[in-house]
Amino acid sequence: MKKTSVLSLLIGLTLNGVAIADETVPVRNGTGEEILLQGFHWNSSRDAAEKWYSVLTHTAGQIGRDGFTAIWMPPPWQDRSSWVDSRKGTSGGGEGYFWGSFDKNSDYGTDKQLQQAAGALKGAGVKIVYDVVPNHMNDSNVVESQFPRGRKEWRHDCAECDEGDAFMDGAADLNTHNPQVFETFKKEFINLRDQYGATGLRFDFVRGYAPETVDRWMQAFGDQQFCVGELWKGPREYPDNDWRSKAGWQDALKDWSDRSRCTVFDFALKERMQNGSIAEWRHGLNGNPNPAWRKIAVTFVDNHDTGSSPGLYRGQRHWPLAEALRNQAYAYILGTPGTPAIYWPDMYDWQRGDLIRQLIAIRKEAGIKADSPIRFQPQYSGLVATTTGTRKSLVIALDSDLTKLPQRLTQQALTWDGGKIRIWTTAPEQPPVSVRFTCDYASTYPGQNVYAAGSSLELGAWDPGHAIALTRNSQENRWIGAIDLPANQGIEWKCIVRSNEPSDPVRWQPGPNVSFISGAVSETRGTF
Ligand code: 7SA
Ligand code: CA
Repeated sequence: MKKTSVLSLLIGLTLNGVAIADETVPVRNGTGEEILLQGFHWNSSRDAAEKWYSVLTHTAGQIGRDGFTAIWMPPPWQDRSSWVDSRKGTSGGGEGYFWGSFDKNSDYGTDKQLQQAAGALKGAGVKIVYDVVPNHMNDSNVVESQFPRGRKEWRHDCAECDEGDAFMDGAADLNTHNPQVFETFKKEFINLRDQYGATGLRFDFVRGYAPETVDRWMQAFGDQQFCVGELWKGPREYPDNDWRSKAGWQDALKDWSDRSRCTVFDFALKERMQNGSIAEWRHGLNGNPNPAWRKIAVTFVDNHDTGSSPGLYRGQRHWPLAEALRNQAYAYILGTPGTPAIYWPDMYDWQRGDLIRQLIAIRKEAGIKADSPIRFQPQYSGLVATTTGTRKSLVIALDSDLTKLPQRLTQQALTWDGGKIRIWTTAPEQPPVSVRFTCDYASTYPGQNVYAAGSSLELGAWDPGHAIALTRNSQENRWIGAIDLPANQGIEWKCIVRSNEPSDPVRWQPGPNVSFISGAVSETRGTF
């Protein structure tokens, strides 16, 4: 039996409906160091001044120089729809998501202009990732030869044949599991690869069909090519009897990625950016302690659905991030693991380009990858984290009270918005080791606690206010705690006693600092 068929057998295996992740087949995240530009916004197909594809042709060089390695193109299929959404008071059509045929002459430009744009972008070293919409199509003027009626190729011919959710009332859904439907899209994806320069695909509305179907399409399109799925579905949208209704945003995303072997837009991070404090941005998929979870994340601040767009109605604005957080959000996604995706208007319409350009350069110089390690310092306010690339470590501080710096943080790479955004670069850290800290014979009054204060960032850089609290061990007045430190670093530290009262004097362990090399020892002890 061929190796791959054994693999596909393995991948097909599931345990009580949850796929057994087969880590041997890598997730399709390109080189693992991609920087994606969303190459359109909601009104790009309506730009009367100049056709969008020709805008892309003459911006291609700039896009390459700005450091983007890939561009997410709008759906290339002809969309002649026109609709009014009276409930939301908006209207539209032509954006490609209600397409009628694979004809490339669309509101974004002609077939020829698309070829020119694809050529210019490839020439600028930018990979082309087309947005594709296999879940549904405009059912009013369907070309009979494409998806004939009455052969269970449409959801309403056979509702139980649909492998996922319906788009709206399901009148326009196709049954992607149907062999003819599967083949039709497979041929078109290969056509996009061979005639229109596609080296990757963005799968729209993946809640509407099976991830395994996406994996089969990718095996035909190019098993190592980049793919990303748009799974925008919160836990509350799953039926009560579906395990995902009781899991987190990250869990459903990881399950979909395991079954499709594609990356996913990090809606777990988006949800935290929308509803959590900056400190809670660490709970995105890209901040997960497990690199297998970080590497599947395509992080973003906003896209053509969630954000504003220049022009008609200012776009859709389903879930826009507040203006005051946008710069910090771009610093976060470009300074942390995952594959960052930058929204076109933030780069080229709304004068955020200078910041983003610098952030991309810092990321690339450090060699940050999708699965790079990241460690957070929750003892500071805002968000402080260290991401380690192949060439450098980046320390980022967003809206943080980090002021006393450890000696090694001398290279400040960026400060922005009056210090709300600060980034330092240092030599790449070794993977962290856990060291057990013990403080003995500390006497404390009610309200006081014992802390480890020391030279490195993890120990508060000698700032008592950001030292690490230890836990009282019931017997013989001992305080202990395990702290992760980068290996092979010379560390100096002391036990301190303090309360949270600023007026209350800090009591320091007497005598010389305790010093050790992290990793050479796995425990260290101070005494009063
Ligand atoms: O509300 C935002 C969030 O708030 C948070 O607090 C919540 C979140 O859960 C919550 O925690 O997010 C919710 O809302 C999102 C936005 O609706 C949902 C998300 O699941 C939900 O959790 O996201 C869904 O909608 C997005 C727009 C989709 C997501 O995949 C999907 O999950 N994005 C992609 C999909 C499409 C469709 O291909 C595109 O939609 C997006 O650009 C793309 O990125 O005969 C057919 C027919 C009939 O069936 C209809 O009854 C009839 O009305 C036609 C007519 N439908 C028209 C629609 O009414 C009209 O709105 C259709 C032809 O055109 C329009 O549809 C547009 C759509 O509005 C637009 O966003 C579509 C097609 O042109 O193109 C775009
Ligand atoms: Ca469907």
